[in-house]
Amino acid sequence: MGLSLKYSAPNPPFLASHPTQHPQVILLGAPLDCTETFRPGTAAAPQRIRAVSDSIESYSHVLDRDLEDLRFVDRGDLALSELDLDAALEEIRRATEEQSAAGGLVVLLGGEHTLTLSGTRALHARHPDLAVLHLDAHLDMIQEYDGLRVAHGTVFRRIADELGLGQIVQLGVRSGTRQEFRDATQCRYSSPALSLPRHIFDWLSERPVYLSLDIDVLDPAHAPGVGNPEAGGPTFSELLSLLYSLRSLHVVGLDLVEVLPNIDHGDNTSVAAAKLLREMILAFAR
Ligand SMILES: [Mn+2]
Repeated sequence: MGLSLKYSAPNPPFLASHPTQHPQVILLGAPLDCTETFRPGTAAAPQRIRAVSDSIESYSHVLDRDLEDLRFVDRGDLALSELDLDAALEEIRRATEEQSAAGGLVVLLGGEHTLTLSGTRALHARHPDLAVLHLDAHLDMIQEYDGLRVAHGTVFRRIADELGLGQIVQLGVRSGTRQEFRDATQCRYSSPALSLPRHIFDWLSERPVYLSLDIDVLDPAHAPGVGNPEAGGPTFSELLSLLYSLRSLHVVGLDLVEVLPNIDHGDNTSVAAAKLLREMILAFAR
């Protein structure tokens, strides 16, 4: 307790964010890049996504809301580069806890998917009935990877250890081991499709939700700049349609992870991420 958080000033900040009292939405960059298995580089994502966010409008025609009308602040990136994985995860958890204290929506911008464990830890402490909606090409539910219990391929197994498999809903998942797919049947719901059955939507409607969006849930044609591309995914428009359909849910925290700028094509993945962030913020800000 009492340790001060270390942020670097965002330069530039995310589109239309601004210093404000009592923010409705708080963006936190979490450039975590410790356990990538195939190719690293996701630590550069928060700054790249901010840099390209200026290329899109702050107004959403579909939602008829504008980021400029929200109390929306970008706190910059957490200083994680000197920390080992455990210390970095604790720093992200503590920052999420601190920033969510006043009730605003905390948006974590990764970074590798492992950071979701920090976001759900912080918000589960505040909301014991927290549900996690996981959008991803990958189940991320192996027990251990190369001897690591905490890594981006095991993160939903660790979240399940803490919240229970019954609190997890997964959509878009189309890649995993046989054991992962067996384990996923114990989740509240798990499907390669990007749609929710009515009873699962109703269940989510009755509790606070943490939304975790791995950009690789998209087909690689729509998001080429990712560490582990998995063909056979949905289009950008299909993902947006799903997100719009979730608008009535009480989302208390969300993250967008796994953008890999150093192998992106023409910044398409970073720009797509910026647009997804805009739409999620406008959809879920209260
Ligand atoms: Mn993934």
